[in-house]
Amino acid sequence: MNHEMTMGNKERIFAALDAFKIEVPSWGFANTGTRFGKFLQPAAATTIEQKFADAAEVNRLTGAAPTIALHVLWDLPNGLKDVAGIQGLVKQHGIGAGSINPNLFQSQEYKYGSICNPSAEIRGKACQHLLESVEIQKALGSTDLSMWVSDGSNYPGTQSMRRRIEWMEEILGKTHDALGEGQRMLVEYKPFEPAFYHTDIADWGMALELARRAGPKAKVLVDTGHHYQGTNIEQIVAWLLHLDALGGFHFNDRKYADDDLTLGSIDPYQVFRIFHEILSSPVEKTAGVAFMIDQSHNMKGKLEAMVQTVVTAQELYAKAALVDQEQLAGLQDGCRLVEAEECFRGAFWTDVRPVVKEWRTARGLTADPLDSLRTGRYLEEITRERAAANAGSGSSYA
Ligand code: PSV
Ligand code: MN
Repeated sequence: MNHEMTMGNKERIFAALDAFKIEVPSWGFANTGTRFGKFLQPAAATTIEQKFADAAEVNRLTGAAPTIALHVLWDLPNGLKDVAGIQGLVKQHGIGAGSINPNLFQSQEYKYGSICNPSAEIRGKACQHLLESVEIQKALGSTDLSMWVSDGSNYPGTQSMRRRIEWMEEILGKTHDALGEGQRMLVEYKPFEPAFYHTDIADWGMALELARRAGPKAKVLVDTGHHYQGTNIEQIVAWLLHLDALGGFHFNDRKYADDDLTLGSIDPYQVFRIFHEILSSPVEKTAGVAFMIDQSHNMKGKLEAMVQTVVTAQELYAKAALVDQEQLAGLQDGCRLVEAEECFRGAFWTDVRPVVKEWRTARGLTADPLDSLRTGRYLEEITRERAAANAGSGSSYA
């Protein structure tokens, strides 16, 4: 097992980093909080212009984040009418419009569900929103409609889980059929929150079956924060890849629930194991898999946290690229357990940071993105410019 920085290993890391791209979420730059309140940050973005500018800064520093995920209600509150404005920002900042996220959770009408609501009228309204989101997706040339269905119920017996499946299937099918050539629908699952008894798409099995029934353009989205403690997420990834059903990821880390902590801050080895599943699969299975960040930080500075996340993702991806696939396969087949584990783990323990730095310099990027953010002018300027708009008090829980 050779985890020395040989020329071959360096080349592997360079090739992996050249290919690695990860999408930032617009909501990661805005003031967000917990259900108990928000701690406002002077540099937080309050407009879509500011979110694009922040995303461009993250991409300038890391070279790996060329697109921004948009949440329809938050970023295009007037729907299709806001498309022209977004197109202008795409041009201005050189940042692409990434996944389009419909909002099925904020309207008062969605108290008992959106596309699973017992009211046909409300389901129809939710369906209209999804269809408009597809139109936005088309107008912006975005590949993915990222669907999180927040529906569920809080008390046993209060809703028919079975009928809600049928209602949901119908609308997912309609949405799928509206998609254009080359566009996809990603079905996200989550076992809890905001509902705490049942969630209509609770796990990857449900998401997979719903995606399959919707049609060939529908795939599953794995949000790393949306599992029970101890779930083997990389095994889910292996299965979805095997079935050609993995659409992409929402990356974040967690200790207890859907904590939205910085990727790799709690369990970097898990992220490495997920990346290993991707890197050890045939390229034709992984080519379309979208890497996205889904985090909003209330303690750390928004931009600092986002840069730290992208850098961490690059480092863990570089580590996973160090696994010698051929050697590992031989050791696995021979059931040489400790050697296999050392081959795998050795890559994880290798300090790739000097080579990642070399890659940054070779690609004309700053060698230390976090340091450049801190010492550069951008953060200072936006803090000054935005402080007044962020000076209000955060919304409270009650
Ligand atoms: C829900 O927890 C979720 O993961 C969905 O992807 C939403 O779109 C996103 O978070 C909003 O922060
Ligand atoms: Mn998510």
